[in-house]
Amino acid sequence: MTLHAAYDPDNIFAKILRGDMPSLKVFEDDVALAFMDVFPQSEGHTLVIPKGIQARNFLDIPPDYLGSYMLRVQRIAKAVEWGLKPDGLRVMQFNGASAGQTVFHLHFHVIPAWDGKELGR
Ligand code: DGP
Repeated sequence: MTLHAAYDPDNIFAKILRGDMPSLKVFEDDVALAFMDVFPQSEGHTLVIPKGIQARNFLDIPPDYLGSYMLRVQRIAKAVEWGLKPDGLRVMQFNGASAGQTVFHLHFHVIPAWDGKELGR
């Protein structure tokens, strides 16, 4: 499957954005929505998705949107760090099924890590 396939407006995260599927939201503004991952790799595993653009992956982000979206990703990472005081933090995302992507609406994972605790994935 090519990285440049068409965006499917019925993917799970699009449904969450439309309010057609429930989610545990922790942040929302006009640029991004952050919510808890339903299969958390650790306590506090949060997903940050863009609003208002149809992006399957990182390559699809319009340059003029990139900065504002990345600011939200960092804001969530800081909030998770402040709230949960982890020893480490993974901020990551996957592009394409071959790279491990399973939901094809762009998202960043923010995954806290603690010394001596294994991550789930
Ligand atoms: P990725 O492999 O990067 O595409 O990760 C997709 C993540 O989305 C995975 O960690 C599980 C999560 N996920 C899948 N379906 C749902 C859902 O319906 N709700 C929520 N909150 N998370 C979901």
